[in-house]
Amino acid sequence: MATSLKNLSEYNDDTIPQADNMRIGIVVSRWNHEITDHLLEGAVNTLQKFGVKEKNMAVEQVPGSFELTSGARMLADSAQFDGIICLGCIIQGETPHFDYICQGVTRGITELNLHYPIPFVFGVLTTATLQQAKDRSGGRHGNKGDEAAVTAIKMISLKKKLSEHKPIGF
Ligand code: DLZ
Repeated sequence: MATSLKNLSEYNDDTIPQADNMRIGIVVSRWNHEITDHLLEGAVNTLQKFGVKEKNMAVEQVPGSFELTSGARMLADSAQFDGIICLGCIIQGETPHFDYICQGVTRGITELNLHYPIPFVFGVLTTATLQQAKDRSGGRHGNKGDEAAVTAIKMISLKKKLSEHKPIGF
């Protein structure tokens, strides 16, 4: 199906692990908050749908996407979370240094994933236009916040499974 017709955030409920005991931190950028507010709403609703308790969630705001890396690291250093979701929106048409911010946050979140024992999820929209961002934050292409929540649950579950030392194999 062409991307122009597709909900990019679709998932099968049956494939999502139970998340009742998961503790998840969310760091969200205020820049383009008319978009990131919807990403946050999607992420929180999806986490709750799969059992994450309100008392096991924390939301912290940072000024822009460039600060997501340091915000996420601060949450991780508090040792209170099993995983961290990073939400932001960078719009090329309105951002002369789009490439630098995208590269900075992409590299930053990758580095966190390599150096910390918990997953950090990249829930950052990098679009050419505001309309494309709207389409992906609760519009016709779904909500990247939902996707980020599902990804966090899956990655935390993978870590839990491997740390339980169950026999490997299919
Ligand atoms: C400065 C800036 C610009 C021009 N555009 C965006 C954007 O589209 N999305 C976003 O999340 N942040 C933007 N920022 C802010 C930077 O991420 C950062 O907050 C500042 O450069 C201060 O470090």
